[in-house]
Amino acid sequence: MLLSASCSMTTRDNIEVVTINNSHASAEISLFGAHLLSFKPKHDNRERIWLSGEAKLDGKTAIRGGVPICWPWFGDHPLKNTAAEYKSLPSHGLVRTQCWEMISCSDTDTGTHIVLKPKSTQGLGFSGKANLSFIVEIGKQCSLSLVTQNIGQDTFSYSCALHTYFTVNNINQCVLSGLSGAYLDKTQGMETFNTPNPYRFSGETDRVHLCQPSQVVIAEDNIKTTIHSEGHDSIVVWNPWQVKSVSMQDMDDAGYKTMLCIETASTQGQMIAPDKTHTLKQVIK
Ligand code: TA6
Repeated sequence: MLLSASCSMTTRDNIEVVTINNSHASAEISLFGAHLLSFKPKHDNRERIWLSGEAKLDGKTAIRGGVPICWPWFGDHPLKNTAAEYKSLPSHGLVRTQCWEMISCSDTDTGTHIVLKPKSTQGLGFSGKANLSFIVEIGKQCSLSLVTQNIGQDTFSYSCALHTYFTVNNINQCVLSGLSGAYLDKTQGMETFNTPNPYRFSGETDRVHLCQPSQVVIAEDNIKTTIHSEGHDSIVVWNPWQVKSVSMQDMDDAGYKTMLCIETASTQGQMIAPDKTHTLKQVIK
């Protein structure tokens, strides 16, 4: 694949990383998992993406941090505990531990445009016939589009998420805005609660908000990270906090203090008819 002038390819540990540097921003994408590792706009030179200092870049283990692509299921496979054959299925689907192929790479006035595709969209746990592509546009903003096309004869249902880890200075200072209504709390057996206002963080947070805001903002004093979403039926908010951070080998013990996952997601079961397409999009500003 011919790289555009704004791109170069490097190897880090055991993964290939595309480094993008244009007049608007710099960024890094691992071909393993089509996993965005960094996005830094040049107007403020502030890194938006959090990557664990303990992340394994061995080309086998899901990378801790960045933007994991969850597809064609989110979280544990829905049948994981009902059938022995599904017990060993990985969380968050089949494609975040695949090596993706770069299909196109071009420079435009608004930035660098890259399209990636996984080697396969087939596997135990998903019976659909799908074309999947991931479109990344690195400009003043970072636009991520996960496009699923049904190329089979039968309608299929799937779920997906752009599981973005955002970097923050201090989670205790963060205020989240843009969410409202009911959320399912994974720390409380998926019981339903109401979105707090103001939305602050003081402990493990693992919530599926059932609203579809076009914009969510992480504010910390005068620093704001704006997250625009399309094609979602929910927004997932996750911070593992201290005990979980210590328990995860690929997470710095104090990593929870400087990260917050805001995930543009379709978690409630997205149906796609033959020949139809669904796009899940997150734009980071
Ligand atoms: O998105 C939140 C979540 O589903 C949490 O429950 C936690 O499991 C997190 O994803 C990380 O999942 P992972 O498989 O990457 O360790």
